[in-house]
Amino acid sequence: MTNFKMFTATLAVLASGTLAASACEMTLRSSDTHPDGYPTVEAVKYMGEQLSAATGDKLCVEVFHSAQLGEEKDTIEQTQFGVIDLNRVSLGPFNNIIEETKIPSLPYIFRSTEHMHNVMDGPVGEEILAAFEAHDLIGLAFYDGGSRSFYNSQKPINSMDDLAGLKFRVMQSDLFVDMVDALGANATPMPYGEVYSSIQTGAIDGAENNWPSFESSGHYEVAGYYTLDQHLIVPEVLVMSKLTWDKLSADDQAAVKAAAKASVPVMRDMWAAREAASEEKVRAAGVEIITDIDKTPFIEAMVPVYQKYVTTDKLKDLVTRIQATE
Ligand code: GTR
Repeated sequence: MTNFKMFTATLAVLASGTLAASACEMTLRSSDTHPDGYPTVEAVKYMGEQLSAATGDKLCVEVFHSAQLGEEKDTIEQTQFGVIDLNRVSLGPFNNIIEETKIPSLPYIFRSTEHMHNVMDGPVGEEILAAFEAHDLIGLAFYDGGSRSFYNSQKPINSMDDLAGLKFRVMQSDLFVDMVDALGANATPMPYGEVYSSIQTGAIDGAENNWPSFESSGHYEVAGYYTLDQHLIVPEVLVMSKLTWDKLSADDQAAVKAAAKASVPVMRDMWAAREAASEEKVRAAGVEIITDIDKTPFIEAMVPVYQKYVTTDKLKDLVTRIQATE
């Protein structure tokens, strides 16, 4: 689609959706690739309720879930242009645009979800949120994205050697292409919405994601082997278009930030519950889950990836500070 056609399509969806929330002075339209009920979608709805309450119904949020406004890479662009007001996206699709976002997207940079929380809730997280502004976006809050692991339709992956020759979809980020290459497999960047049919038709052998996405996308129906190598713990982010932000009063801007921050602990609880429920569903469907995997060779294989992407003093400093965080 050309940008013009894409924007026109988005505007048509947005126009059809605004009636429901027309009591508000300003309805902020928010995009999410996930279906209704998914923790990220529910977190932004919660954020909207907080915001409406704080502003006496002046500001409302309407969430367009299920990629109604498009795939992540396109919706990011539309948020930069102010066609979409709010967007909940993985940090991955920002990697090629905002260099700071590459650091928390590095494979095995976080030792655990708790480590990720400690980093993203602190000064490093604030610095990364601040980096969005130079790209016409306002970073509001980070959400959980679990840990991502490989799944495929061909065979159980018990070691790095088993990855050789397999073709995996990755998010549209050069970093993830290099990550998969360094592991000895082949990478194809593609939008999330194309993954199911691409596995089904054999265009790719698999992809990588967390439990809730593996389950809610239905990918587990076409990829029967899931290996918990947990190569990525990529935070997700809620951003606002700077064009929309600039239209708000200082008080309303503060209310937006506060509502976004308030949604974080709520999201984390919903995430933990959904992870467990998704795992149960996937296991019940008979997917073979490989948990006993030595991650050391995977971690060692990432040295050239770090060398390629952690290039400036600023980025090196971010890595050092993340590694030094408890
Ligand atoms: C999910 C993430 C989405 C999207 C998707 C993907 O885990 O929540 O924002 O990035 O992965 O792989 O494209």
